[in-house]
Amino acid sequence: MLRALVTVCVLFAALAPARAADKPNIVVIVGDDMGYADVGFHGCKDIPTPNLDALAKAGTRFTNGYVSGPYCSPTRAGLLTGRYQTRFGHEFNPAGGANVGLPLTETTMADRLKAAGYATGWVGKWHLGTGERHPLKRGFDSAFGFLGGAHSYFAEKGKGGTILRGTEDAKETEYLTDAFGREAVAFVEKHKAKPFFLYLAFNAVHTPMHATDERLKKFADIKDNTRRTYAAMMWAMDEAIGKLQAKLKAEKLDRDTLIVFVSDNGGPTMPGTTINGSVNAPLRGSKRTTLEGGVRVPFVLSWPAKLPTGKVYDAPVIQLDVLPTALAAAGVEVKPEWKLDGANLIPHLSGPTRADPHEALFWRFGQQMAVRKGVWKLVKYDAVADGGKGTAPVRLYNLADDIGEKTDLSAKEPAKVKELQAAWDEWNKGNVPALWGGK
Ligand SMILES: [Ca+2]
Repeated sequence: MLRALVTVCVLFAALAPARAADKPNIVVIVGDDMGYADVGFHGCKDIPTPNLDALAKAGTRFTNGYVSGPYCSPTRAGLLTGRYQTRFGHEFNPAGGANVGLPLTETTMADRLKAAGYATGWVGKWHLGTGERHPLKRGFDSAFGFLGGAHSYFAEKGKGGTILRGTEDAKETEYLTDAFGREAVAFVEKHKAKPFFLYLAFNAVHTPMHATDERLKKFADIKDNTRRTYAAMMWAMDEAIGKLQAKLKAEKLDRDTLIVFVSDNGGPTMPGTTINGSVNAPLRGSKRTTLEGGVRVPFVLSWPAKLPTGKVYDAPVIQLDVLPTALAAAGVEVKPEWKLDGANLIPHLSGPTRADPHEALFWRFGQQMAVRKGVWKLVKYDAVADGGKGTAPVRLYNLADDIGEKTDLSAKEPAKVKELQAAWDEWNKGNVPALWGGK
């Protein structure tokens, strides 16, 4: 009897990969250094983002959507592995060098989806290392973009040789965000007949502040020069996303493609960050802090064929959830030994699961830390956010009525401080020392 059952199970397992038609395409789009306030679906008035807004309408927008760090490379490491990056020492931006970047011990979303029969492609900014850590070595069949953390948007301003197609100079001449949009559309065209995974990681709207004259003219009424350029760069990214959406629709793939959009960290608004004109209001803090302004970001997920449209989801979620959600959509069973920290969001978004995806969320970034549990947040943040130096003392906020983290309740609620600190300490036992330095 047992043997018969095992045989049946093995047969089903063997049949599973052949059912490729059931697998949705997966597109993960990342924005860079965006302000929490700077999308139409968060009420932004001076920068229209019609295509991002359409994506939110076609799916779910997360009002408590987080990333696992306040810096570019660590959150991209968390996104592609589904694990807190502090589990494997990827706590800070890699400073360069041959052996620095996403540790080779880690398995990426591209590795896992490739094993499930997906065509895999990366377009954009990598920032997870070079050499053995090049995207082509980390599960991607095709690669187009640059390997570092920031890049000129114009060829004449120093782009030669560093925009790669595979490992060769792409000799790119287009404005970089337009080029990434073009390559995303071309990837869909090439792989439309089978399930594909596209990781489209923009460097927009990260510095340098480069925009085309045509788009700058569109925002002539914005007086602040940095904000105007930021608006034009955001518009370019939104246009590129619109072209990708139009291509998916033209190929009748739009309903059965799971699309995620998330910014890699909050807007850089304080001294010591590469300020780009972003706005994080009503959040306090900036990129580089574990305050909400550093880690709560624009975040949407859409899969019209299977998930509700026009949904607003308020329970805390994190970009680590993207990988297990994508794997569930692709029919890949998650194994305990993968030690994923993210949660599959599908049952939470479609019902029947009413519970929150996470009991708590955690952050560690050098001396800074944070833990979010229910409405409560305990945080030790970069004191530059308060005009000071070093790290501020640990503070407690009730985010339900204090989203701007203004009123410290640590003296009033010592038991809550103790509870959250204990939860963070326990979580931190599962982390390792940073593999390289940072601030
Ligand atoms: Ca960033």
